[in-house]
Amino acid sequence: MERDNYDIPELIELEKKRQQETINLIPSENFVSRAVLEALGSCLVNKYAEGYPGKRYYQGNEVIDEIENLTIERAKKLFNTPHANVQPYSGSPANQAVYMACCSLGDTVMGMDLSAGGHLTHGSAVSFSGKYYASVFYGVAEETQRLDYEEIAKIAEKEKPRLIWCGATAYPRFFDWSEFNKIARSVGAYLAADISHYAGLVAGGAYPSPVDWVDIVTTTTHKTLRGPRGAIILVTDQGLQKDPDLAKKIQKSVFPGLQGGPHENAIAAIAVCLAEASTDEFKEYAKQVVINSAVLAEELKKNGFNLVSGGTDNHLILIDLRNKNILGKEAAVALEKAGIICNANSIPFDPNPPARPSAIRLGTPAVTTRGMKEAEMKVIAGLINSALEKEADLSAAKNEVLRLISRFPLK
Ligand code: DSN
Repeated sequence: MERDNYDIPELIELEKKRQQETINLIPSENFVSRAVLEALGSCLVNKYAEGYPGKRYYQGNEVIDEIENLTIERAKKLFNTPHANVQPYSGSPANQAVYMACCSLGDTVMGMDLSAGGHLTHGSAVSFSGKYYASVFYGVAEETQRLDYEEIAKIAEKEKPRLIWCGATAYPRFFDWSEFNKIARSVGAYLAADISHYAGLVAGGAYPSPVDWVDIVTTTTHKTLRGPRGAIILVTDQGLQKDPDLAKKIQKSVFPGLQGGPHENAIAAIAVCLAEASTDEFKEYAKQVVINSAVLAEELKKNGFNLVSGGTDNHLILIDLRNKNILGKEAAVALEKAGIICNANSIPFDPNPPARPSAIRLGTPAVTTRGMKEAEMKVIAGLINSALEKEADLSAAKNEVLRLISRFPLK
C-alpha cells in the first residue's frame, strides 16, 4: 500500500511501531497506562461542560461534575494544596492563566532565560508572555552553569517584578524553592513554580516539592507525571495568605478568561494518572527515573561527553557537544537513524544561534516506564557514543537498539 493512501488507523499503527522500536530519551515525554488511554478515548469526549462543578452552562453534567470534583480532590491530596484547577488544556494556557490572575498587561515579570533552560511562557519575547508583559530574566552562572541566587536577588531588587517564575525545561539541577521564596518575599512578588518537568518526581518524593515555598504551582500532566496532555494549577496556603482572592482569580482566568468547554475526557484521564501517581509503585518509578539519569550521566562522562553543570540531579541531562565537533541537530538526527530519540537544545551562553544549538537534551522518564534500569543506561550511553562517532555505522547501532528495546515491550 502506498503511504499516501494510509488512513488514520494505519498511521496510528505505524506510530505505535515507531514508539515500540525506538529508545525515547526526550525528557518531557512518557508512556501512559491503558487506563489513562481508555479514559481519554471514552464517551466523555462528547460532553460540553463550560463552567465549574455545580455551576455549568449546559445540562447533563451530573456525572461530569463528579469526575471533575474527584480529579480536583486527587490533585489537592497528591500535592498537598488547598486549591486545584484541573481544566487548563495544557501548560502554556495554565501559565497564561497565572499571568491573567496576578498581573495587569505591561507589568514586569521575571523568569529563567530560555537560553539558560527556561520555558517560552516564562517571559520569552516570542511568546505572549514577553509580548504582553515587561519580562526580565535570570540565568545561570557562567562558570558553574547553576542558578546563582545572589544574582537573581539583585535582578529582582532592581526590577521589582510583579510575578516571578521558577522551574525550567532544560535545567539538570534542583531548584532551591526556599531561595526563590526569600527573593519573591523581599520584593513583594507573586511566586509561581512551573513543575511541568518534575511533577511526577515531586509526587513520587524524588524531587523537592515547592508547595511550602511558592504561591502557585503549575504543571503539565503528561511528562514525569505520566498522564494525558493537560495541566493543573495549584494555589498553595501561602498563596492564599498573600492574596485571599488568588484561587478565585485563577478560576476566573481559566474560565471564562481564557478557555471555553473543558476537555472532560482529559480531566478524567488526569484523575486516573493522579491515582496511579499516589501508589508505592509510582514512588519506586520516580526514584528509578533519577537513578537512571545519574547512571546515564556518569557513563556519558566516562565516554568523554561534557555535561552542562557537570551532571544531573533530576531526570534530565544536557550534553554539550562542542568537544565532539558536532552540532546538536546533527547529533539528534544521527541518533534518530540509530533508533534513539532526543532533541537538540541550546546550552547556557551558547556560542551558536538557537536554530543551530550546541547540545542535545536527554531524559530517562520514558525508558524507566518501559522497565529499564542501571544496566540498560550503561548500554544506552555506549550506543550514543558509537552513534556519534565519525562515520558511525548507524544501521548496526539501530540493530543493537532493536535488540535492547525488544526486551522492554510497551504494554
Ligand atoms: N515542550 C516541553 C519540553 O519539551 O520541555 C516544554 O513545554
